[in-house]
Amino acid sequence: MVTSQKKSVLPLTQKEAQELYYYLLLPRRIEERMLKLLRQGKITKWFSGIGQEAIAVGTTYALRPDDVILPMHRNLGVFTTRGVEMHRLFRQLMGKVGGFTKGRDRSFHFGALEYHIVGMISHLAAMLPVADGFATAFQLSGEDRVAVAFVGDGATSEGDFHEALNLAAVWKLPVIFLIENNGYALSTPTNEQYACQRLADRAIGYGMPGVQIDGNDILAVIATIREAARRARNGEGPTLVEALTFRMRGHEEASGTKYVPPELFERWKKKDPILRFEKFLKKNGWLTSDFQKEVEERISAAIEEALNDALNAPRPTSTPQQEVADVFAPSSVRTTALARGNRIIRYIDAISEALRQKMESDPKVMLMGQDIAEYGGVFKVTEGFVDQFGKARVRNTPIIESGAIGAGLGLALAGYKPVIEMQFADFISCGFNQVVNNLAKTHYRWGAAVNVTLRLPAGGGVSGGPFHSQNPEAWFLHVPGLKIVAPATPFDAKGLLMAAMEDPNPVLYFEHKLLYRSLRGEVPLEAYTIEIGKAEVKRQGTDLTIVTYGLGVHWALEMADEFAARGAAIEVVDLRSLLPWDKELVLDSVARTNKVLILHEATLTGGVGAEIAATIAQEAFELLDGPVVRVASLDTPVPFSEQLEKHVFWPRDRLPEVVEQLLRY
Ligand SMILES: Cc1ncc(C[n+]2csc(CCOP(=O)(O)OP(=O)(O)O)c2C)c(N)n1
Repeated sequence: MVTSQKKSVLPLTQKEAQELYYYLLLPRRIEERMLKLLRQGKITKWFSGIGQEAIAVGTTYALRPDDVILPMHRNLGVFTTRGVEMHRLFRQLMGKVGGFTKGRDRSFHFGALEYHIVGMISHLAAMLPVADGFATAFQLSGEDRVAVAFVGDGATSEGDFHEALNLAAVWKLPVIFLIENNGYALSTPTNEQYACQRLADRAIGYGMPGVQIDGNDILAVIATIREAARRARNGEGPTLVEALTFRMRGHEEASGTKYVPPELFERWKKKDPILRFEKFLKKNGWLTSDFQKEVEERISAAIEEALNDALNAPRPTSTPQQEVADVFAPSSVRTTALARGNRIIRYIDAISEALRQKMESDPKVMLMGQDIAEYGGVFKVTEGFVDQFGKARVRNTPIIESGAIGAGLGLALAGYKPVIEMQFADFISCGFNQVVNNLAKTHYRWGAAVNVTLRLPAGGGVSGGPFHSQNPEAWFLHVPGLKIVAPATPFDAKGLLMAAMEDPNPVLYFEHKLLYRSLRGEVPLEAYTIEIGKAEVKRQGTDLTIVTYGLGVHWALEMADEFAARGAAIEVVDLRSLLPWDKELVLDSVARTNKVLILHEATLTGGVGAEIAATIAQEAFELLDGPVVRVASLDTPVPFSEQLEKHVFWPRDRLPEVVEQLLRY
């Protein structure tokens, strides 16, 4: 049902109304001060929310302090109304010591979990799925809390908006999506942004109520958000609210407003939310000049005090070591099992067992993915899990990669340990932004741990063709903040997955589809972890090191067997972890064999091998008795035909000749 709310009737006592006036005026006065500082060159950028304050202030006022809010770039009023300490806020806005990001990110790009606020990243709409994650956490824990995500009219065109609304409706999540429709997205007017009559109408398509309100009427905002929050707390699911307002200044202060017809400013000036609320107060006799003066003085004193502090605060300094160390949350996960045990199981069973045992021992672990519940996943890794753990913890998602990964971030920030299955590793491309910008950068930016595990069935040899066979690990190797593992044996598969689920950082877990049912190995029954970042010598040798991972380990072991018969001893180093990778062990092996070949199933150019080869060339040049050689798949998409894939694309057939040459070098 879509409704329009034009007039508001909200019972407010004099005390509440006067308190609300303070909240409404505070961000306006701060902004006016910030604009001055901008002109003086004391701050560098400002996205103004002048004229839109009723939405941020009213929404925050309507919620409980423990409800989570995900504001955007014009929502100073969220921070001030929540009572975020002003000294700290100003230090953050000026990039000074004592802000929320150690000078690592700007303006409102930070989370403050102690205030239940999670700030934005630049990529528009990326926080909407994160709100779903918080709401899922509240649903799982049974807390009657609500998540509210702000979004601009322009950002409603982004895919994440649609994925997040759909997921929230299907899962009946306690979340409110709040569109601030301020007429323009940078220079683009709404009629070039969407073709529906009202953005609130989109709610119908998702199966949730939509409400369009006058966003400059703070009482309408409060009434609407209270009702949406009541529904959410009551288990009735999400609401889409479209608050109509106007952007009274340029997109940001440097960009001007030439493209906006001047009469629009005139028209909206009359609808200013502060003027409107002052009228309401006056009508009730609550806006005496003494009171108004007292509020102005109180605000001015608070601003000047905090501002002086921030202006005099030092700029952050750091060291390269400190910056690199802060990319990851510290992990205490170490290798806990060295003996293999004597039980032989398949690679796929080792993965299932890790998930099952962790689900049994840790109620914070939950699974999400396409078809993973009753169906058990397309590879049946989670078969039977719904019966054992229930549908709340083993969740089918709609076909949304970005939405699911973003929700994973929200769950992790709320203390859960989500494990998200991509149906095939190839489809992670649809969730790329959430991985590289949201999961990866959060800890460095504002210090929150992000325990999210992405399970990625990867690799070829199954005639999957160009879109179901890729090894996309190198897409992510370049991204600080991610950990990447790729187990080659059942033992490593279990230990690394258990480590990933324990690690307070995002881990991409590449599991090889061809190995699922073709490979068996010894795996202890009990739970254990393998430290991420540690390689293993899978076979010792003295004449040549093959550094590899995943399916390459098995090709390398075949080479070692084949060449052993000819009297050459090949050492096989299985990286197991690709990010971080075990430089020490690799260099140690090269120091003993003096020859190295790097092998992988993924394509050659810009692959994992390039990074390792460069490091060896730089750090072990004098130990080498031959060139650092890379062998990898052809630089083509993965072909469908078995003959083409295995005998032309794959490097397996070319391998013996290259090994031979290097041994003879
Ligand atoms: C994914 C993405 N694309 C483009 C941009 C550049 N950009 C920043 S703000 C903006 C306009 C946003 O408009 P809207 O969502 O309506 O919010 P408003 O600025 O009007 O509050 C654009 C295009 C971006 N930040 N992220």
